[in-house]
Amino acid sequence: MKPVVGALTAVVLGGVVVGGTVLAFHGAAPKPPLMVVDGVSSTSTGIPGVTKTAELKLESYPDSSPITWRRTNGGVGPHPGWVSYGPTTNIQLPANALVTVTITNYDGGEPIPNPGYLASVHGTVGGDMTVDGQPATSIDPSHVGHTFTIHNYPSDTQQNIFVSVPLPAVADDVSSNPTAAPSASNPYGWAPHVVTFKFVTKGPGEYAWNCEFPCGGNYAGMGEAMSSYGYMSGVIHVV
Ligand SMILES: [Cu+2]
Repeated sequence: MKPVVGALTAVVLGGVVVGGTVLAFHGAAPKPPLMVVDGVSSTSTGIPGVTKTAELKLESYPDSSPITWRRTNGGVGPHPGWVSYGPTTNIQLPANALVTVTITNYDGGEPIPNPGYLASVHGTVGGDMTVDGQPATSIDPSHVGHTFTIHNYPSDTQQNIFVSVPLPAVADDVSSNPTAAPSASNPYGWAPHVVTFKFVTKGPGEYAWNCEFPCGGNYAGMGEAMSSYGYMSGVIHVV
């Protein structure tokens, strides 16, 4: 199956122009299954107008082998070597909700372009995150695995959400010395980094999200996994 390569463009993140991807919804690529995250009514979010909470759990991988939906006929999908977010990148969240996000990153990394911006946290509640349980507002820009970045182009029909959080890279000496057999709860057997943060959804809309680290192949790292729906990019449907 041919990869779907989206047109490259640029998005402006807080005044910094970085590479971004335009999602391509070509028929050739299987659409990632929708993960519906239900909201729970809450009277104690402490944020005016925010009456629900929700929990979103994602993982990021150095390859696509843990992504079960992409497997057909016992195989591992068309691009098993491509970096990927899982379990899917097609996500539904409730509107006006305080969302707690947990991202477990198993992948290594390198220095990130635009380190002053993309190695820092933007748009979360409190402006921070936790990394392996410790509060943080940024990470070492020389060891970034991926970013989780939600953005949408300015629109008259939906409110703006912008969130960008860096994920620390797993060190090479950790990933080259797995301490456990791969399992469903840890597909690689080495210790990941776990990032948590909260953000608020607003009204209904469709929000593109992706990794802003050029971690794909071709086009200076912006092709292949970076520009293919379901690997390093996706959609958040706020309903
Ligand atoms: Cu990435």
